[in-house]
Amino acid sequence: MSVERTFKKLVSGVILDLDGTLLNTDGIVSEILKVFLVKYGKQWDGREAPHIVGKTPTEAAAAVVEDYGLPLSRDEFLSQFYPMLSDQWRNIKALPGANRLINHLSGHGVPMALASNSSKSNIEAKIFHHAGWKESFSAIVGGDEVKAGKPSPEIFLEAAKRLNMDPSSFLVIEDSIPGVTAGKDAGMAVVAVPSLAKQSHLYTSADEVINSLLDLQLEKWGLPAFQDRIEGTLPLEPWYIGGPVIKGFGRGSKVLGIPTANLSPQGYSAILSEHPAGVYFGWAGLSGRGVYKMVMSIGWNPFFNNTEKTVEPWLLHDFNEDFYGEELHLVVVGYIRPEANFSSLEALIAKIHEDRKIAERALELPQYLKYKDDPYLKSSLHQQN
Ligand code: ADP
Ligand code: RBF
Ligand code: MG
Repeated sequence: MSVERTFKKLVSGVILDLDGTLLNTDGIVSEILKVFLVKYGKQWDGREAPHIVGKTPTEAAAAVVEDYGLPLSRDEFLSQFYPMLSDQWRNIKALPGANRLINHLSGHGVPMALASNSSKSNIEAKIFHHAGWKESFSAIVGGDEVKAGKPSPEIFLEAAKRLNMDPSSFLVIEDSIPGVTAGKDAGMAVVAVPSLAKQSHLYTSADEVINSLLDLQLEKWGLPAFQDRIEGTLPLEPWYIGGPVIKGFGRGSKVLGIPTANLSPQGYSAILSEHPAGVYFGWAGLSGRGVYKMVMSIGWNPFFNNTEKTVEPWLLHDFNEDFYGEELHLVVVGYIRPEANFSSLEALIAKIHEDRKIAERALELPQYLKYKDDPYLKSSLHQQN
């Protein structure tokens, strides 16, 4: 019996994919596709998503034309769609954890390359809007610089060559299945960060599948560990979400003994899609009542197998009554853990109570406590009268 098998391969360099791994390109693609399809009398419904993630631009174009039965050739589609898309590149957001990862690795002098099926000029145009990215990569390899894009390993092998390092000394981080295949065929370690919901089980050849870049543990690969978690939490650039409290599935209090105030999905689908499923915490302002600590879950609640992504804050206060319809404003200041599945209800409940303790304690730290005074939390109190 060899124990070595349980050890992960150690690496000294990192090769990153761009679209879907560092950048939320899919979000912009679907926004533009919505507008585009209307011109052809079609309605966007996301059916193309599984066919375009990780594909070359021409493959993706062919998939859209076929999926929606557009009266266009692949090239006609591309020549109309691409200008609309490139016009929006400055609006593509970095995915959560992308800036943290790039700054950390470049700060530690870890050799880094960017390898994407996009053309080199498109890669440069996209990253131009993100301060510090271009300088962090010792090599940038585009799909137009090799004979075949991913799933061929060529892009990754070319990146290794340009860094003058052996392919086996790299960790590849990828969101797509063709990208994972390419990385493995290049002889590299591969961590998958699937960009499509509920697809993790398909990434069988990856060495590890994580929920988001926020969960990456670099020390597993022999790279310098992140040092920015405090008392079990990861500080985030605060983000804001609010609206009237609506009825949820009616099982929070009844089944778990943990009430969660569900927010109306109206108007927050974009912000929700930006944030990985998981447990977060921060402050909650309830119109006319006050400001409270909160710990919340974002996701599909795998234990209950929901089909819609929800935001469900548990306000850490005894109300002794419902507050449906009341205006709830949240400032989310930190991240605790990825969404998980549990083998029993008791295990889920125990974990949520552990999350509560972590959030309760962390919110006393000055860097989180200061957001208790954020005007957004009280902004709807004034509107009351
Ligand atoms: P639902 O499935 O409708 O969200 P829950 O059983 O999860 O039902 O209960 C949530 C409701 O309970 C909230 O919408 C709110 O009106 C009320 N509530 C009472 N106390 C709390 C609390 N501390 N945190 C969140 N919601 C609470
Ligand atoms: N549901 C899960 O299936 N997995 C989780 O990891 C999970 N974590 C949660 C963490 C917190 C802090 C809260 C408040 C809820 C969490 N839930 C999780 C959601 C729980 O399933 C949900 O509140 C119920 O489905 C009630 O709607
Ligand atoms: Mg609820």
